[in-house]
Amino acid sequence: MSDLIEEIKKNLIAGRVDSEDEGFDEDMTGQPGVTELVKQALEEKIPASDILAQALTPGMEKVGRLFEDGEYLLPDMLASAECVAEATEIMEPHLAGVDIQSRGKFIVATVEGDLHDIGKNIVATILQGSGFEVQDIGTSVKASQIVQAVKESKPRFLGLSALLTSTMTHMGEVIDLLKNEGIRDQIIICIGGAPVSEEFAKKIGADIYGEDAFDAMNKLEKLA
Ligand code: B12
Repeated sequence: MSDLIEEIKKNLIAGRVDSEDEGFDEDMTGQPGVTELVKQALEEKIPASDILAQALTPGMEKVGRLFEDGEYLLPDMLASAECVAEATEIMEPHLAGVDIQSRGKFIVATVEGDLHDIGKNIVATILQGSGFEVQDIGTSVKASQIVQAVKESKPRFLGLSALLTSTMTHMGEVIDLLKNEGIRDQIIICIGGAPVSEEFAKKIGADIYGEDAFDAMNKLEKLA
């Protein structure tokens, strides 16, 4: 793995958005942070998909484990989350599909009560990059609002994200509501997020479970 990829991951874990940030353990002020390193990596022609898969995703997973072990507190996680958000924004044009022809419209939302959006944003970016026409309708979106968006935009695909065991139940609610409206069969529903699984997808009647953005992309591309 390239040194730059390692550096991006290290700085993401340290929550350093740019060179003005100190970092947690040692004062790293003045050294390049995630945004500068990502720009440098892109200039050096490191593919944006590698930055995403080898630095941002595993970096954020590590932050998750540190939080679970009690080593990180909420502000630490937020600092790392901001790094991912800024990096994704810089990388977006580089992830844009070369093939302009759309693979179909994909609406994505994080379900009601859930504010986690890092995973959803990564999925949105990756799918957009592989030619889907992505409409991101945000976080904590009520089932009724999601159904409304489906009625208005008539997408081919609907992606739902949940990171909390207390909010994943809303995914089933969305599917039930779509059935009640008689439009369930018109769309392919793909779910994801740390607490959900293949088994849960089957249970609530979703079509696809995406373990991560690339898994979802591979499965969706077969249908597009
Ligand atoms: C970052 C984070 C936060 C940040 C979120 C910032 C943001 N803008 O998203 C902040 C600090 C705000 C936060 C808040 C909270 N959090 Co939090 N958070 C996390 C953490 C550490 C990482 C999540 C993350 O971004 N992972 C990195 C991304 C890349 O991974 P991902 O989200 O899993 O997404 C990938 C896949 O799951 C999949 N995927 C995701 N969505 C979708 C959708 C589709 C369609 C597809 C196909 C795939 C897919 O693809 C993604 C990319 O590969 C997790 C721990 C963990 N291990 O997951 C806890 C965690 C999810 N949080 C937790 C908790 C408890 C909370 C709070 C309740 C804490 C509190 N006391 O306030 C609040 C809830 C706020 C709310 N109402 O939503 C718990 C949930 C426990 C549970 N079982 O329900 C966890 C598991 C931590 C823990 N062990 O306690 N959190």
